[in-house]
Amino acid sequence: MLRLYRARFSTNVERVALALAHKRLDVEPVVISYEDRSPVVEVSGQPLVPVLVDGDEVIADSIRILRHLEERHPDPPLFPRDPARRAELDVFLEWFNEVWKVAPNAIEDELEQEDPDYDRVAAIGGRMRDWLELFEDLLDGRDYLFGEFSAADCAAFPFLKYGKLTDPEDDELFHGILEEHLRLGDGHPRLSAWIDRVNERPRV
Ligand SMILES: N[C@@H](CCC(=O)N[C@@H](CS)C(=O)NCC(=O)O)C(=O)O
Repeated sequence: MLRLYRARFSTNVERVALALAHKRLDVEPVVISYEDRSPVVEVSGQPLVPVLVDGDEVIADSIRILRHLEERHPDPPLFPRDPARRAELDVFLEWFNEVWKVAPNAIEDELEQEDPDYDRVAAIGGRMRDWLELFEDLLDGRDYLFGEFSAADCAAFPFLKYGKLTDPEDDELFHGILEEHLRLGDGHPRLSAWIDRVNERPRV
């Protein structure tokens, strides 16, 4: 049995929840609140969710968990088998985590300052809006970011969904930043349809 440490509204947990459901794997959930991370720290030595326990292996970090699931449960796949296609997906995952995600994180850091620099917030927000065109183009002629449903969709959806999906109970600042700077109008029909399409998929 797999055990998943999770928290409500966690974007990184949703990545794994989409992947597990795609692979038709069941998990025993351990739901934590951010006020008490002791169960997560105890099991993994670090405070962030998601953490997956698979037998005697403990894996923290959503993308590492996706790779672990692919290795242990290759079917149905989340990563292409062809090395060139797989490398393209690896490049996307690294870009999304190390470049794209840095922007909303930087806005959050700025807004938490005593005297936020709103020009900087607007400039970073502008980059986030420009990047929406990339997602729109990735979806030209296909239903998912890299063709078939893949780790790219699992990684990006929980963040990009804030362009059109909101939950009145979700009051996290980071999610509010995503809502504000990703809000989709009529200009991104493919991205908008992709959000609906992925949102219909199951999660564990
Ligand atoms: N690189 C990690 C990041 C994990 C992470 O930041 N998790 C968030 C939830 S989405 C968390 O535990 N946040 C607790 C906090 O920062 O208070 C991953 O991809 O899993």
